[in-house]
Amino acid sequence: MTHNNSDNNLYKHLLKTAQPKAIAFELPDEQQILSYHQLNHVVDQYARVLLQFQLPEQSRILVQLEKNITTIYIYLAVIKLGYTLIPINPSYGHTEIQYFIEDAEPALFICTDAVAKQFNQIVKNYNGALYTPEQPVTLVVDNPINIETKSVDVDAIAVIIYTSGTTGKSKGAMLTHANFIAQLIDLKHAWKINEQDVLIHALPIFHVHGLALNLFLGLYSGATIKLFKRFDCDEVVPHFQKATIFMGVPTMYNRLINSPSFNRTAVGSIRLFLSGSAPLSIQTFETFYTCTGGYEILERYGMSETLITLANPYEGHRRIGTVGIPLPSININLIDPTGTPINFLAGQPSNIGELVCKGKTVMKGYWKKQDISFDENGWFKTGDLAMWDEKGYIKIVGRIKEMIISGGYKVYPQEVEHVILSFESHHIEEVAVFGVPDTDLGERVIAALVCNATEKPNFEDIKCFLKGKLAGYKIPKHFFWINELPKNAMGKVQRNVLYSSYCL
Ligand code: MCA
Ligand code: AMP
Repeated sequence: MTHNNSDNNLYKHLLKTAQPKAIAFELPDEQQILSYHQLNHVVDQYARVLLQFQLPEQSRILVQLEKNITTIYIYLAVIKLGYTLIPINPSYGHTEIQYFIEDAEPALFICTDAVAKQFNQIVKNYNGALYTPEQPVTLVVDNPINIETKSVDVDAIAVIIYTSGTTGKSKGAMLTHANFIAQLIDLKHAWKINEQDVLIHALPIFHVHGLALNLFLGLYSGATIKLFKRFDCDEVVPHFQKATIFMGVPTMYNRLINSPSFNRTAVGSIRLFLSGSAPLSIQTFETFYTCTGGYEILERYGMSETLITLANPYEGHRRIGTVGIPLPSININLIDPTGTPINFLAGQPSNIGELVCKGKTVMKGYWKKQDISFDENGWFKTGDLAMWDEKGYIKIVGRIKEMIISGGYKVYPQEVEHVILSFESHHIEEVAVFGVPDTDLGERVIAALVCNATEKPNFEDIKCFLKGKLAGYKIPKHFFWINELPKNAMGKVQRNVLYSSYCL
């Protein structure tokens, strides 16, 4: 059932709690503050710019911009106008941009000047418009324009997040206005976020973590967001003195505990440290607890396709090494390889199964792709392996999907292998990309290469070749030669064998 109404629009929800004069953003780099009232007006000015393109309703708008307040205005203007926002990583290279344009077929691509200048060399067959917000729109406070929030259907797509998905190439997870609204209601309540809160924002804004949680949840709660371009311990930690919530990936916590000045005093007024996007090791949790004099990081779990689904309790007992229990809008199940549910039995840890979920925050589906990740009963299959612990909390214990998690970013081996093989193809015969443990990043990307020629290419040349084509985090940190790749009877590369021999 659809219901067309501007109250369905996520933007309305984002701005409904705050007092107009309350501070929406603090921008430490620019030493500026911005009230909710000003935020709405600048968003309207960007909305007016977008309207000049006269795009059809519900157009997809691909945005590849650096993290800053202007990018946030643009994101919000897109949503306010009922278009679909597709935010992508500004460090994506040519190969990646070409893919997103082809797959998303946006009506408008908003990018930096640098990308726009090379656009015709990078992208073939694009019929949409191009916009570069070189000159930030100046704030007109005296004579503001008001742009109506667009009415949308309950299940209209607000955002498409490209994610490695559970199999194959990057896919666009279609997230509806209703998905986000359900998530915001759950999390505001779970973590008791309100107008008094000040959130540190040091995450990228093109992923669910930095977008739906750190940004949308902050605004929806009427709180203040201290916006940083990136995470740098020395820059961010002093702001803990006047902030209440920090959201980070485990790598950020590793860096905090390794920073000599990080201690109980440095925690300042933070009341809640949240972690997600990658497994938080027990060691990181315990070291953080010790060096802060008793702060327990609250670990939660989610996916681009489902938003956040499980979390340790805010007030109850946080169980170390687990990702907690389902949020109110979500049902979860564990299933064995035959599809049979693995039930929780009080007092004993369960067998391991694939985590599946269903509920209000689960995406509508993948853009243009068959919904291969849903089973016949509509459960979304996460590709993560999990078990119930003896108290009924979920422990993530591994992955079925071949995905590496490096500093919270996801790397799909096949994508990197494909680009490596396009390097002077007569030189590199085979390649296998895999992840190995890393104390800072959790996992780091490694490549094993086969080349039988006597003169082998130089690893630095391969790295340079990859640099313009792939985002930096996907580029292997280490390469090595191997005579042949280990394969199973089906001819499939055994990454686990490579992993074991590399880690010995
Ligand atoms: C940067 N580099 C990396 C990574 N990040 N290499 C491997 N893994 C990484 N994660 C490389 C750059 O390409 C560059 O290489 C060099 O490191 C320095 O770059 P810089 O930007 O200075 O890196 P950094 O500041 O040290 O970044 C580390 C970081 C960052 C802060 C941990 O990776 C980060 O913000 N990660 C968060 C990812 C995230 O938000 N994931 C959420 C998705 P070179 O010098 O060679 O060019 S998951 C999600 O949304 C779900 C729903 C969930 O559950 O949350
Ligand atoms: P993404 O594809 O970027 O949305 O990332 C989703 C994936 O991140 C999940 O399928 C998990 O593999 C991983 N993930 C997120 N949170 C956690 C967590 N707390 N512990 C372990 N893995 C996590």
